[in-house]
Amino acid sequence: ELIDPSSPTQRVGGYVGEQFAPIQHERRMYSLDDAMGAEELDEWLARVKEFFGTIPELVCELKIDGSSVAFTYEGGRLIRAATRGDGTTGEDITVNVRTVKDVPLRLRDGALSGIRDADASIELRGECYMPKTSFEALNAAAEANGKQPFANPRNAAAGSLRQKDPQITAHRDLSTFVYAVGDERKLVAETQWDLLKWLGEAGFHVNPDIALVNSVEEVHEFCRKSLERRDALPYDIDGVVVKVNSFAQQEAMGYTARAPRWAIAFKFPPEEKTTLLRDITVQVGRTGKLTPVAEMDPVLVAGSTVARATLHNEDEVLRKDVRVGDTVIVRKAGDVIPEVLGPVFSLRPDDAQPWSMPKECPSCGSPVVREDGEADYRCISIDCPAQALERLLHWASRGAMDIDGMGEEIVRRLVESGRVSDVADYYTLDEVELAQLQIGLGQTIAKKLVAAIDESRTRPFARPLFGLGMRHVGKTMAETLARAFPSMDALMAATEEQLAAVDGVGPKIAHSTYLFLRTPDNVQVIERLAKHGVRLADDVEAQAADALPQTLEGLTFVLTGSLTQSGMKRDEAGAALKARGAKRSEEHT
Ligand code: 0OW
Repeated sequence: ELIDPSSPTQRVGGYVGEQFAPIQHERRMYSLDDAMGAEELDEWLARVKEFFGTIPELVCELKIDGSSVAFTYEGGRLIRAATRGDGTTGEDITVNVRTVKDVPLRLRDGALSGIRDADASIELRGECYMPKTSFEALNAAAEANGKQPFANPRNAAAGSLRQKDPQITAHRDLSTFVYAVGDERKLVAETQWDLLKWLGEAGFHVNPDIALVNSVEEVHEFCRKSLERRDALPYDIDGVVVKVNSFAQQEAMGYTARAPRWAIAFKFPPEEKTTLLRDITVQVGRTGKLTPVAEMDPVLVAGSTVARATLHNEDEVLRKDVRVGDTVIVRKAGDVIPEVLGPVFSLRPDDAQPWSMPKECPSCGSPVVREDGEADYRCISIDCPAQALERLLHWASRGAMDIDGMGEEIVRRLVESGRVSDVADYYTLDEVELAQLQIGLGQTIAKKLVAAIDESRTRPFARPLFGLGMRHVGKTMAETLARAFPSMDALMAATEEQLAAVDGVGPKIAHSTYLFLRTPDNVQVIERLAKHGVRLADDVEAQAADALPQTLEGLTFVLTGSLTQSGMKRDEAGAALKARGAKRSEEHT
């Protein structure tokens, strides 16, 4: 009974009540309208000047790039802290906020004297932030432990405040700057400037970089100086907040649905830096897409180090005309994604050559294809190591060969063991060898897996056709092709014209299919599939024999709901309809 919840000993742990329970803010927590640059700042200043007939007293504050917090004190003690959330409902982070050292657990004696009876409640607003040095240290530790680092100090602060364990929050070195008081603010001051003074005297951490001005020039001067000092500050700022100083004048201007009319956030332009473009490498994605990547000398941009940036595709590289050896301008769009804006032409080396996409896949050496109308180049080799995992998963998936139990974890281990690199390898596995692969597959699982692989050898031809993952050949297109060419031999013998002549198959799909079936790597995999007993053909005779009268020819069906009365699953019903000549279209949800 002697424990005083406001005692410094009670900062960590304490009553872990409803962590993150929703909290309704008594007064909504507004956000700020942004001025992206000096012109928009001048537009706002002009609106204020027009409203009052002159430029009133304004307060300039740094815009701390942290996470907004509402603090509620009752009887001078911190009883609640909440995130801003959507402005109306936030999350209860009281227990975590109590661990933030510069948040007073109790107001200084006398702070409320003369303005509120002692047990009155007062709500404050502020920004909780993580100093840059703490952010760098936290990310270094995260990377050392193979954990995902935070993108920037703002995310790190928000993430630290939402930790389940307050002990973790306590070690994140968070800090705050308080800048506003709720409804009761008129009781403590008439202006923002005096309010900030009162907050400091009451024991809160108030940012020292503030200015009381009454001219446009002074506002611009404050913004310029703040931008200049940005890198030297121990915390991230993303701009300057300019507020009408007098509370009476603030009320006169009022609010929009989203933000006060009497305040504006002047956002700094994204920070740009220059560095050397050492190389342009090409990454092969899981679906074979080739992406050019800028490899640069590491450079500190907007609080974190940038050494690589995507260049999206060949057109982008040519449009920006960046060349290996260039000094390039880098920035972080939205403060997170590194972006190469372009070269500094005056620094271009004489021997810098225009870049173009390599003609072979850097991962497997197969030819790369850029289809007309497409921005991307793709490697179409079926056994390209970079695409191996994706192709192996697709082949085993439910809509394709439906190999029970062949999920991502097992496929990944098979690839890492080096034993499986393309879909034909599945059909060379036996359970003894699988169990010996030391990839954590016991005898039982190995046995079941081989049985599932065996069971998949005789799927209808449309399934392996879909499973091969040809561009533009999805489940339906595979069925269309399989109906027209009921075996792999027939399909491979077809000319591009014959393919294009099939109802529903256009020249583009005919071309990509024709090309795919003539790529040596693909032919080799298809031959090995056949050699290991995968039936790449439909038994047309058997089909003809049990072909049903095509009574539903020309009709299209959409199946919805669970079809319980029919005793069939949706896929079975779909097959039964198709077997009678019906078309099935995807559900229009
Ligand atoms: N991030 C800041 C900051 C500030 C409030 C008052 C009414 C609406 C905005 O440093 N110095 N002053 C205010 O004033 N807001 C700030 O941050 C806001 C909170 C929510 C969105 C912005 O981050």
